[in-house]
This record gives sequence, C-alpha cells and structure tokens, in this order.
Amino acid sequence: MSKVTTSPEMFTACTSLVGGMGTTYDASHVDKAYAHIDGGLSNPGYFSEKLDFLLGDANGDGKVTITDAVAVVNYILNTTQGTFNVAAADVDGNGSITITDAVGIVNIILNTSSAGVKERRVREEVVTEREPD
Ligand SMILES: [Ca+2]
Ligand SMILES: [Ca+2]
Repeated sequence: MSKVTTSPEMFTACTSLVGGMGTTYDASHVDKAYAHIDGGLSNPGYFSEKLDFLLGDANGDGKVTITDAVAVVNYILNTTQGTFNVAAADVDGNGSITITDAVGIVNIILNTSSAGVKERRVREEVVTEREPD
C-alpha cells in the first residue's frame, strides 16, 4: 500500500469494516493511514492477514492433488475453469505461474519437495466487512 499516495476518502462510508485485530470503522480515519493489516490498538488498520490456504492448492478445494497441477497447466494455457488461487499456485514463489509450479505441486503430492516449501504459507491481505447489526 506504500504506493497509494492520494486517497483522502478511500474508506468513506465503509462503516462495516473490521480489521483482523478488531479495529472498527472510524469516520475520522478514512484515508490511506488505515490501509494496512490491523495491528490492534497500537497500529490500527482495516485489513486482516489471512494465512489459511494451502500452498499448492491452486483450485482452492482445501487439498493438494493432481487436479491442482492440472489447474496450473490450464492457467498457463489460459483455459482456467472455476477457482484459481494464483498465490497458492505459485509454489516456487517467483511471482509468476509457470510449468515449474505445476512440477512443484506434483513434488508436494509425491512428498519430494524440499523442506520448508511444504510448510510455507503465503501471506495475503484481505478486507473483511462485518455482518450488519
Ligand atoms: Ca486443490
Ligand atoms: Ca512460480
């Protein structure tokens, strides 16, 4: 978010925002100052950190199977059908989806990936809104 330089009212009227540490909407903080992951009272923000997807689970069904490797190939061929989680699919973490990621998924399935990769979780920022009262 450091590239956002002018956003005086980016959260205006977003009254149902709630950050990951419980920071709620504040009409006096609607600019980019709160456009970061919520750090609680000492560093309030409107975003949450979400870590609960599995590296390699490209189709987002909660498990890493050969269908995820197929999903990566489909993505490369631009024939994606249904859900495709780019962050989860980028198993080598180089920022782009290539055949290497499909191979990486196969390695995860075969349990031959290098130590650390299997355990790696991918960080992303999400915006959550509360249910209306
Ligand atoms: Ca999957
Ligand atoms: Ca990659």
